Amino acid sequence: MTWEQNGTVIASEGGLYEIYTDGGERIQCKPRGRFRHEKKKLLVGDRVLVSADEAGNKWVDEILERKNRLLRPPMANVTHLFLLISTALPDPVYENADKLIAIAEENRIETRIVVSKCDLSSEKAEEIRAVYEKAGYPVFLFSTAEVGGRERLFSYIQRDCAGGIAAFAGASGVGKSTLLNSLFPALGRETGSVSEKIGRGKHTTRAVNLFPFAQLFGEGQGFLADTPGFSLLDFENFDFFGVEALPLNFKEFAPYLGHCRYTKCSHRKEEGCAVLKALEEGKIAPTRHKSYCILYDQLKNKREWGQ
Ligand SMILES: Nc1nc2c(ncn2[C@@H]2O[C@H](COP(=O)(O)OP(=O)(O)O)[C@@H](O)[C@H]2O)c(=O)[nH]1
Ligand SMILES: [Mg+2]
Ligand SMILES: [Zn+2]
Repeated sequence: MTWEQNGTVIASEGGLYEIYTDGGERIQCKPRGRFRHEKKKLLVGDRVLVSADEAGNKWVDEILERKNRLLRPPMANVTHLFLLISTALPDPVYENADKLIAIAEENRIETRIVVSKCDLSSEKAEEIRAVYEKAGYPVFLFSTAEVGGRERLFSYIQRDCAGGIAAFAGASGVGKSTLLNSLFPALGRETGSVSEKIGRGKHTTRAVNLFPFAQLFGEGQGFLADTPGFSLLDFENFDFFGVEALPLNFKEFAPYLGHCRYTKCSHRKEEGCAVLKALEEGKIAPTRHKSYCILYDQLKNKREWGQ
């Protein structure tokens, strides 16, 4: 062995992996043959140990412990999720946003909300902002019509996500590609209306790539995940936590859990429920509680019908 280094998998293609070493070098590696026998599959985002042999071949020797793992898109170790919710076109669907946030919480991913297309409705923008600030999430307002939002996000990502992996998510058409192009013009993403995309075949998915902060910001540690064409954290992961974990994944419920009259309180309609009391007192946003009830039913039904 001539050298050994730690790095991060930033792309994969045809059994070959591109690793960005902690020293800031890009190298192409193959996984050791034993990975196949052990049924271990490398994921973009994986932290790995790589080495070069005397013949100059570069190998991934080990996958370091994963913080989390997402099914679709397949990737590991996402630390920050920027969830876009547009004021209109499409209108916000709170239960979908809250489902994604709950999945992120379960996977120990920090969520930040970006209210997009603020130029279309400032009232809606304030409504969305109020809901998520009350829940304790940082909220950013963005519109292509105003440059300040771009500047604030740019420096926030560089600082907030240092050393991690940031990803953008949101429904089709909310403006993910537009925002990312505005932040990082070099990425050159395709944007367009939903109907245009359907015309082009919007179901074609592309592999995930990570862009090092050094490339995006000129300095710093960390990565931005490029997940075009589909929303991050496909809902499949949702099946993996049971209904008992749901209240824990609505983080603003935390101060009230354990204070209900009944230990098995579902926080939907029980007498003496501390969560419902907080809702009545305006400490929890009604849309968040409504999403909770919808998700509760979905998870409960799944359970009862047996997998
Ligand atoms: N009015 C307005 N339209 C926007 C804004 N951002 C994006 N759009 C438009 O919304 C459409 C969808 O944007 P796109 O970035 O492709 O959405 P994606 O599917 O989330 O990647 C495009 O026609 C954009 O021009 C914005 O801030 N304001
Ligand atoms: Mg897009
Ligand atoms: Zn309760």
